[in-house]
Amino acid sequence: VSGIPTFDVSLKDIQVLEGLDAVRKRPGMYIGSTSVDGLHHLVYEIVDNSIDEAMGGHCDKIEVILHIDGSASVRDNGRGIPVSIVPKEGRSAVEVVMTVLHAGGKFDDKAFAFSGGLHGVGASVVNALSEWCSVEVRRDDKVHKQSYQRGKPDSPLAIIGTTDEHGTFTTFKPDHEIFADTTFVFETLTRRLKELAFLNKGLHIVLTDERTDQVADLKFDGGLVSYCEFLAKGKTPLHDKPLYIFGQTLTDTNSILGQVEVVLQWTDAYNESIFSFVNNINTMEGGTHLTGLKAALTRVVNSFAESSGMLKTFKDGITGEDIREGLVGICSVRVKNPEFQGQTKTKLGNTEVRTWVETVVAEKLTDYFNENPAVVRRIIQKIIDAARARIAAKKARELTRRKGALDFAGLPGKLPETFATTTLR
Ligand code: 0RA
Repeated sequence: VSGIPTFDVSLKDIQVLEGLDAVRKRPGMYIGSTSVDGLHHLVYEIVDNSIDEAMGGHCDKIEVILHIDGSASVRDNGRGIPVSIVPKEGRSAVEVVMTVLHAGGKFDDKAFAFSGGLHGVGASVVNALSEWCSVEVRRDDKVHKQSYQRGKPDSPLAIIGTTDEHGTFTTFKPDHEIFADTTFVFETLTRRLKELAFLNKGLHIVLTDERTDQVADLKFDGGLVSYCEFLAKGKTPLHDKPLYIFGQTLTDTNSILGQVEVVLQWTDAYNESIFSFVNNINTMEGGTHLTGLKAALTRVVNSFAESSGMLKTFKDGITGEDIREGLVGICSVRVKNPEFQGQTKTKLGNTEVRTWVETVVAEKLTDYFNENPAVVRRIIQKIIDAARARIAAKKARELTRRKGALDFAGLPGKLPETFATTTLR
């Protein structure tokens, strides 16, 4: 393609790793499965790239479109995937991103790139598992386009027009040779995209289903606070607004090492509902970020409960579970090198995150409690009620068991004989 520079410093780190034939041979290795979950994962992989662009502050809108022919599109208004020729490769960066495994995240400054995607493998995997795919990049006043069949380019990246817009527009049709069912489910995609809209405050995500004319227009300027209010709907709050906590750690060159966002709302409910996320991924199995949050809660609440004098009439002690009864909360962290563990790889393992989250939350929670003494008393009263109920339930359980044991132990002989004797009499 003419007029395109042959060198771009932001691309110097691109690495060549593996061909896409490996992906088609063992798709489950890259997207988890080839069930409907895997199918929807294709959309999430493409959306994740746009989310990274949004987290870097380069993009504020992502559109997802489900087409009548079974294909799906993702459009963002970011900078656009670089189109310049990668020196070592002799082809455009777009082509490298779309055809080389793991190429997606190997360049750019990465200052904000807390790449999501549980499998983190990017657009090339989606391309490999699609009957056909096309990418349009708008940048440098031009529209650039390339299309692919089962991961193989039809031709080099071409300029197909001029534009004053910028962004990336990817369309793909999942391959029926790979997926038994290639029908996208609007509600499934809406659920995840809504979660992403909550987790990324102010980001506008629109899902349009051209098959049914349904639209989900998702934008939450309150971010996690909106998410918390959504989760607490129908419960009676013990304090007016959810408590919002933000903390971040920068390197000596001011790039972001980690970010933590926590929102907490105590309610009069009896269940605990705390959700945790790492780099926009729902950590269903929890991990060090959640442990840190819980440790801070237990420590700070215990300290305030102690000094409130409210425990004078209640000597049995409160537990972490008592403290979290009726609590609606979300803990979202962004870390550079997340280590996912557990059965479903949804448990954060990084040990340094625990103390970091605990410190940030403990400090902000202490400030909030100091500024809101009336709220603190209401929360502590609720916690004492929870502890009383817990102890009463335990006593009732023990009593039932002891009575049961006495009934048998109090009677002579073995149980069946006793019954027989009783019956005969
Ligand atoms: C690396 C560098 C630059 C943009 C992107 C990645 C990018 C990738 C995707 C994937 C989907 N949407 C995207 N938007 C942007 C830009 C580097 C520069 O312009 O200086």
